[in-house]
Amino acid sequence: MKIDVLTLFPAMFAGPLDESIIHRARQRGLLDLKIHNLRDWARDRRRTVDDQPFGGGPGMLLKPEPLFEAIAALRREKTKVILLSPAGRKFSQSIARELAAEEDLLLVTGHYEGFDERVRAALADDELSIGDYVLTNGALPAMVVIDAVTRLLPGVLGDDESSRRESFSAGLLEEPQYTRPAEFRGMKAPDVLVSGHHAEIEKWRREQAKRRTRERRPDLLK
Ligand code: 4FV
Repeated sequence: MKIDVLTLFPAMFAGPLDESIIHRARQRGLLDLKIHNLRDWARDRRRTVDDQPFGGGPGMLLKPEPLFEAIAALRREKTKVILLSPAGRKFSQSIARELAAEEDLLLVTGHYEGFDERVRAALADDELSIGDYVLTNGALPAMVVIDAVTRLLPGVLGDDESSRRESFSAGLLEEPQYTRPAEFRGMKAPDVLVSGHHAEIEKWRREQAKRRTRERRPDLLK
């Protein structure tokens, strides 16, 4: 998969995407990730990317020109252009699976009070929000999307089994999990899990996942 990111803060991406699973996916060519500075498409001497909102009001907006030029330069035939903003549809595991099936994503991150509406209307194939709160810019949301999508790419996670049997994969929260020692400070791992009875274990896991989902996220059951 190819992912391009448009941002005013390229340096923010150094670190989180250079470690562990995402780093290995990039090294193995399973993910071709490139970070681009939007300011490189600002043509005036002061490389301006923002301006005041028409009609007044606080803050600044991202101007259309640099974004139109940058997206025109980076977009290819199969590219899906995705804006990150609080006004987008709520990002989820099912959307992550959807995007993992794409070949080519261009993530456009916001800043200031957001985008000139013509960017959204003319260029966006999709718009995603990572949650109902306001961040200083769209860099972290882009990294969240990159992480959640990359780990679903074939071959990225050790055994693809693990991404199949996790929270939200079956629309449920994950059941309680235990590892050695079977007893720790008087707290015992459930006998069924150390019993070796796979049918019993699967039954217990499903029951526990449903119970935890019912208690914590009944909305998921709807
Ligand atoms: C955001 C979110 C988010 C809003 C103003 C950047 C900020 C600034 N993006 N999910 N929540 N963006 O808060 O995606 O433009």
